Formats: sequence, structure tokens, C-alpha cells
Amino acid sequence: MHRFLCRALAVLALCALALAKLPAQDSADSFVKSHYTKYEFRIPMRDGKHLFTSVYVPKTGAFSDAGPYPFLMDRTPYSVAPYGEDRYPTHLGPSDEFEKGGYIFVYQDVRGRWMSEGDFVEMRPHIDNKKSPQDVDDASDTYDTIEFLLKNVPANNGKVGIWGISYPGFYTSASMIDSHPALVAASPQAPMTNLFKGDDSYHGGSFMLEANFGFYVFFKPQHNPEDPAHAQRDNFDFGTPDHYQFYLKAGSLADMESKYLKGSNWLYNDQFQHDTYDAYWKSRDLAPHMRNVKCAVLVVGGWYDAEDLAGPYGTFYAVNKFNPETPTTLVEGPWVHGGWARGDGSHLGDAQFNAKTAEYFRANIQFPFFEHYLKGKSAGAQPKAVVFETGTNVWRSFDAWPPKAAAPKTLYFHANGKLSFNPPTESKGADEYVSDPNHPVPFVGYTTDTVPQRYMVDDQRFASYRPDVLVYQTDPLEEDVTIAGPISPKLKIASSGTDSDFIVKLIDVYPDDAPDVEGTASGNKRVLDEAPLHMGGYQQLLRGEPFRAKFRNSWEKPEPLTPGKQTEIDYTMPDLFHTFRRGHRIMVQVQSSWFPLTDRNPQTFTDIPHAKPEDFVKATEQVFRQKDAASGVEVLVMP
Ligand code: PG9
Repeated sequence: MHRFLCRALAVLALCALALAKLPAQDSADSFVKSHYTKYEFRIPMRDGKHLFTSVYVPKTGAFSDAGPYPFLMDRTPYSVAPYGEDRYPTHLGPSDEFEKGGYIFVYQDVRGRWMSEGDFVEMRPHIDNKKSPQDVDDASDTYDTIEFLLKNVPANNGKVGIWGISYPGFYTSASMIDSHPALVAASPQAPMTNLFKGDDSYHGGSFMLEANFGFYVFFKPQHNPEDPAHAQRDNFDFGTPDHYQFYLKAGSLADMESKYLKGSNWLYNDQFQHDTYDAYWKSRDLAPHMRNVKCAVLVVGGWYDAEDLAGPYGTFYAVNKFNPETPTTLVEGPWVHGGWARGDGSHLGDAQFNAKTAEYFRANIQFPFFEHYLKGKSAGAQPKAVVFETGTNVWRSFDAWPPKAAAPKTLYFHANGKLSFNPPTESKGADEYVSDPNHPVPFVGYTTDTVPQRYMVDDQRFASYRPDVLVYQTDPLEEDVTIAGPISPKLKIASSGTDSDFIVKLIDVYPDDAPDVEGTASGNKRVLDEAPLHMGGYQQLLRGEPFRAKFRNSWEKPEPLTPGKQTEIDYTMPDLFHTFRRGHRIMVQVQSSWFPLTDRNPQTFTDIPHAKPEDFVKATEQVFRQKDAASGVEVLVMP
């Protein structure tokens, strides 16, 4: 038991530190300690609260660039440790280029976390028209922080940049609103934009169970910010590495909370108790507030981000919509959550990209962006989108995203598991399966105690063999097919139940003679032996998302299905840029559970977080594929 707990703690600690690129453990002879001087401030905000801020200033003569230097800020809920002006981290900034590049690094505990005063509010809602000094949010906290830094930190050049990954990515997005005039460059990376609509909490109305419960047993309310060691390293013991079984036996979300957390974490309770798009979630949607963004923006996301997949698009589209004159670029690569900040980015799981995509991003996109706006270095044109095309494995730039040339086409379901761009002609046609919530379809084909980052490109053959998974695939392609942009399932279904989930997965099927690849360990350790991997027939997941049928007409007011009645389930999955190579097949799978990635739908219209065991009933799901009721997936195809 203890072994699993230690592993889980270690994984979480590494993720939090790696993602935040925060100072890890200090080391006496670190490069940082010999090249920087550390200052700690408790910066007063307009409402009187003080935010704890660590500042690292290059020592005189430390770098060829003699300064003055710009600020580069990172605001985080995950702690700015090490605390103490005599304790230094081993690294600073987004990458080594910055650490040696002549910057003043600023790390701040956000309001209500660790050493900062005030109350922590999950994804603090933005206040558009602030009426008094008591109207505070992360835009005002950043503004006040910048005012203080400019006046109190030596050797600065009056310019400020801000960046952050995940939660720090959200704080970056929030800081850009009504931005301080000294803030000239911001890079929100894997930012949460809307936790209910596709970021960490809900996808298509389904609760992201494994990721959220696994996160909130560690991310807890803090009662004593003066105690930096405060119980973030909780002793939660799952008791088993097999989380499929753990969650299956745990019962409803409410049962699980009362059994394991006992009301100790209102942050988690807020997540699962607000299971419709209510005022709690609407107030936290950052997109409608992304106005008066005067700084240049570099939004970064990963095609395979298991946490904040939708957030980068949400921020990018909002900044463009409300600030058309502001230089804004979207960068998307074949990365997991924060994958661009570490490693070389040459592969993920068994998927090979034949390019060091993360190294390329850090050196050729991220560093030049900040050097240009913070130091006036030349950086060339700033395209609207710089995106890595998987399949062909090349970087491309566009003046719009999705590319203007990409045109909508539908991949239609046909009899005998066929998929084609031609619509069905049959007057009658449907496929069906029995979905049993007590035997849900697993989201990976192996035992796991986490959300393996590699799941988003894993082989789907384990699922395709199940009778409760529909499989449709094209013939081997005679020429390359490139898709660019969102992927939109359009299903005509009927269910014997009064609610159901529908998960659609878009898959690239490798030809039987695909070359082997060397066994590789990446992200979460390979689940297979380290040996050449036979890729023949590999069904590589590209994109999968659930949709909870009760939300088909309204996110606010869920509605039951009428048993047996034909119903449309139309939704959109986050963007891709992928080429299905000649000889490959395009595959689509359809299923009604994805466990324990998402919580189970009882398939009875009910209050799911409080569902009773007897609510969980089998349902026969029909998917129509006929002339007047065609089902399929709409994609944007490049010419
Ligand atoms: N994206 C992660 C998260 C944010 C908020 C709630 C749950 C998870 C993260 O910041 O790592």
C-alpha cells in the first residue's frame, strides 16, 4: 500500500514542479545561486492583503547582457518554494535559454495560497467593472504587483512578461485583461479557460473522475499559509493500483466523497456537486472577460493534453475576438499537459514524431517571443498559428486557425463497419450495442492508478474487440488525408434508457506492414517491455471526447431521453492537425462509457452525483446509419 502512495505522491510532486517550472530543491552550488540575488517581498494589494513574492535579480556582471533587465513573472497556487532569501532553486524561468538570458524572475503565491494572505477562490471570477479597492481579482493583483516591482526592484528595464502552465496558465490569461502598460508579453500555456466546458472538470457534461479525484486528494484548502509545509502532502491511500476497480466499488460520487474525504475538501465538493452549467461555472468562464488585452500573446497547448485540452483554444479565440489588433499566436504541438516545457518532444508513448518538437518550441518560438517584446530583439513575423502536423511530422504556420483552406467533410458510418466520405443510401440501417454501467469500457487497455498521459495516443485494439464498442473504418487510403481544426460527431441515436453517454474516438489505423519502432519510455513508463514495438495494425487514438445525452439541448437544464425515440447528439471535440498517410485507415469508435476517465452514466435520468446502485441499468444503444438519419463525424479537410 505504502509503495503506491509514495509513487502517487512522487508523480504528483514531479508534475506540479515540472509544470510550474518552479524552483525545485535548492542546492548550495547551483548556477542560480551564483548568478542571481534573491529578494522576498510581501507585496500590498489594493485591498490591503499582502502577496508573497520571490524575486531573483541577476548579479552585476553575471551575464554578457549587462541589463537593465525585464521581469518574467509566474503566479501559482502550487507554492514558490524554496522559502528564505538564502535558499535558491536549481532552475528559473520557462527554460535554460531564459535562465542564462538576463531576466529578473518573479514567482508569486496567489491570493490565499501558501505564504500569501487573503482567501483562495478556485479560478477566481474576473470583475469587469471594479467599484472599490475591495473588488479584487487576478487582473488587479497582477497590476498591483507590477506597480510595486517597477518601483522596488533594482536593474529593471520597465518591461514585464508573464507565463505559466495549467493553473499558472490561467493566472497568465487573467493578468492580460486590462493589462498594466508595462506588461508587454504574455504566454498562457495549457490555461484553464472553462473548467466545465472541456478543461479539467467536465467534458461534454461527463465528470473527469480519475483526474479530479486524484488531483483534489492533494490540492486542498490551506488553513495556515504561514506553514509552507502545510498538509499538501496528504496521506491518501487508494489501496490498490487498479483504479478501475477502486472507482467501480466506490459507488456514487457522493458516496465516495463521504467515505474518503468526509467534507474535508470543499474545493473537490464544488467540482462534483455543480454538475450542470450553473452560476458557479458561468462566473468562472474567463473567455467573455478577455478584453483590453494590450500585451502580445503566445497561447500554447498540446494536441494530447489530458487536463486542459480546450483551454488554449478558449483563450486564443476570445483574445482574437475581443482584441483583433493585439498580436496573438496559437502554438499547438504533439504534447501532453506541459510537455513542451521538458524533454525533447520526439514521441509520446508509442507515437513517433521524428522531430524534437519541445526543444524546437523552447528555442525557436518561446524564447524569441519574449526576447522580442521584452528586449527589442528581432523575432520576425508573428503568424496567427504555428502548429505541428502529426502524421507527416512537420511544423506549419498559418495566418488563421483553423486554416482558411480547410473545408468541412463528413465521415459517414456504413453497414459492416465501413466509414466513408459518401453518405449512406439505405432507407433503413442501424447498429446497436448493450451498454452496462457495471461493466464499463475501460479508457486504457492496462491497469493504472492515474490518467497515463500517453492514453491520448494509445492503441485502441483492446476496445475494438468489445461488443459494446462500435467500430467503423475506411478502406486503406489511396492518398494522404489531412484534417485541421475541430472534429464534430453528429450521431442519430436511440436508447432504451433515459440518459446515456456517447464517446466518439477518432483513430489512425496503421497498415499491417508498418515498420517497428524502438521501445521507448516516455511520460508515464511504457506498459510493455522495452523492445521494438510492432506497429502493424496499431489503432492510434487521436481524439476522443464524451457527450452526456441529458445536455443535448441545454447545459443548464438537462433533459431525459425518451426511450426508443430517435435523437440527435451533436457536439464538437477540440482541434487536431493530422495527416492520415496513404495506406493507413481512418477509424471511428463509438461507446457509452470510458472508465474511470469519466464517471459512469447510470443510463437513468437522475442526479448522477447522488445516484443509487439500483439507478445503474443496462441500456440498448442504437446508432442509425441510413439516408434520412445518417451518423458520422464532421472534420475540416485540407485541399
Ligand atoms: N490543470 C490542473 C488543474 C487545475 C484546476 C483544477 C484541477 C486541475 C493543474 O493546474 O495542474
